[in-house]
Amino acid sequence: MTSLLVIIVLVLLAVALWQLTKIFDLTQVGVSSDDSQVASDNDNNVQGYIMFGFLAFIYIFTIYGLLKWGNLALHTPASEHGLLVDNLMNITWVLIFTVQVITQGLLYWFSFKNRGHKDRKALFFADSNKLEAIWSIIPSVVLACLILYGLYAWNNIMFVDKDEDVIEIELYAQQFKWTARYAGADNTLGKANVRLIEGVNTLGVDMSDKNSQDDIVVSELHIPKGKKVHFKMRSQDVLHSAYFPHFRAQMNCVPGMVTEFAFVPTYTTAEYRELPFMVEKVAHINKLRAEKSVELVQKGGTALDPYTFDYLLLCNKICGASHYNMQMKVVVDTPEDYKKWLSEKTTLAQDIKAAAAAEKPAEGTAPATDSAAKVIDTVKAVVDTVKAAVAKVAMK
Ligand SMILES: [Cu+2]
Repeated sequence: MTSLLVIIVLVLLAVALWQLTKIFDLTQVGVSSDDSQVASDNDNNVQGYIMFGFLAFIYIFTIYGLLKWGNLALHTPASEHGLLVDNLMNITWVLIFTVQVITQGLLYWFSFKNRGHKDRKALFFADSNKLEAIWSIIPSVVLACLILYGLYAWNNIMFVDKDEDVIEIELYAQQFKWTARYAGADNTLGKANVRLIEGVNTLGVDMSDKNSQDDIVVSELHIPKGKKVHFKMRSQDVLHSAYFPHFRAQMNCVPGMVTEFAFVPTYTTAEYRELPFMVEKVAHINKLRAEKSVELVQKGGTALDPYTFDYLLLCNKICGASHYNMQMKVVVDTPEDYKKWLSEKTTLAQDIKAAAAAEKPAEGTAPATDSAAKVIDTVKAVVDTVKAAVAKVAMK
């Protein structure tokens, strides 16, 4: 508190001093001809060169950033449409870079070339139709091409033919986890409603719907390589966003509606781990982890586990305190492994049955809680006897 008061006093003193100098300046009007507020040719030259310096800073920092952090960007896409998305992204980058380099260069060059000079006067003109046409038409054409290509890519990615053989999977988002539901043998997801959430039926699947009977609910997503997977997203609480960075896929999960996205994985997890860039990346991460582990062990902590690559499904909407940790492991299997994995899973109907059976005590065996209940009954009986005895004594 004292330091705050000292700061306030110092600020007020500075303001008072500044006001005093202003008053002093006013008393000097007409006495001296101080023109220090007007830029001299020397000032203008200095400003011009500083501008060039800033331009150089922008260019050098951009190049430095690209060299230093360029390798952190996502590499080879792991889905069929990923190449299209990356292509669109690269074209956009090239355009932005070219336009940025030219416009920034011109901006600073003209600022320098036409820097202030006491003999030079600014030219004023209200408008130029030719100039207006040039700077309106060129960006419009470039943007229209970019948007058209984007629309073409988007439609290509989002189109799922009704007759196409796809795997239907539901992704269910909630604060802060993902759950997946497979459509089962009929490849049709049963209906679901948030009001039907109960016990093990955490997704509110409508078990009266015949399509729900073979649905399988899991917490780790397995998908087969080379097969189109059609995801249907739902959210239980707030806006989430299903983001598969390696597959270049992202779609918002909105409470109260079903959104969708489909893609074809092109590398199994094992294959993606073997890609040279990934081998290099993982080796680099593990080198950093090993260095950190030495430090941790010296401080009495435990060493870090080595990192292995896995595809991830992340949430890309800030949906609450633990949003950063809302993720699900995604495994791309060979079609055979995928089939085997799925066949080992129990259906939700079976899970619900098992949960109901576990609730009912099996005949002939006393549940573990019985002994505790017996002890409580005995204690109650003793207390009652004592109470009755005390009452009798009191009556006498
Ligand atoms: Cu989220």
